[in-house]
Amino acid sequence: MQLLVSHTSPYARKCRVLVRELGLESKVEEIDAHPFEDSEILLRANPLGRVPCLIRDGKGYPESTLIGEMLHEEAEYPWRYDWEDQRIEALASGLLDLAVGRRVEMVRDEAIYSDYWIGRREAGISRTLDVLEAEANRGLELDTMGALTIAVAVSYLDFRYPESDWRNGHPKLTGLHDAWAARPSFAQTKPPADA
Ligand SMILES: N[C@@H](CCC(=O)N[C@@H](CS)C(=O)NCC(=O)O)C(=O)O
Repeated sequence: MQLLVSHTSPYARKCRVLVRELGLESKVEEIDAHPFEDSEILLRANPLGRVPCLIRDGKGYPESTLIGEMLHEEAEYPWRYDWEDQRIEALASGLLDLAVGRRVEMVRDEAIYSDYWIGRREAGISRTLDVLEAEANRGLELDTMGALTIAVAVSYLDFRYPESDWRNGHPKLTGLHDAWAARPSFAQTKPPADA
């Protein structure tokens, strides 16, 4: 299988971490395909023009959550993966969408930059962090898609929205992030500092 990625995409990072955690490195070849270069291999595999995309048996599979499920199947489901975990994963994926959406708005030309949309994204990020903190207080297993997606999302906030000061008031999420950050899979997939 081939995994089309960019090294700054948090969605791709989630899949890259998972490949390493599930011991699938010999089965999944990572290929750099920055979405804004519109490379032939990416557009052929994924008409949406987005990363990540997994190519299996000649077919392209988009969406990090779907790819996560396929990687789990490949590894014969070593992690718990039930509705409750999928609910946390969906919330954390939405947090990522808000953080990426904010970033996209921030880098627009000044003439079309929207304070309204930035404020809306920031309010959603703040609400979702509070809900995930409450969930983490009830206890979240580290080896779950929910916990992994939270760790990737808050690490993306450090990368693209450090002013969010997300650690403030979220000690459980801070602990969850730090535990993930100590793993080689996380260190090996850290976005380049100058990107
Ligand atoms: N929902 C998708 C989001 C993927 C996504 O938006 N990837 C970004 C990179 S962070 C991308 O490829 N953007 C290119 C574009 O939107 O044209 C997933 O979970 O995989």
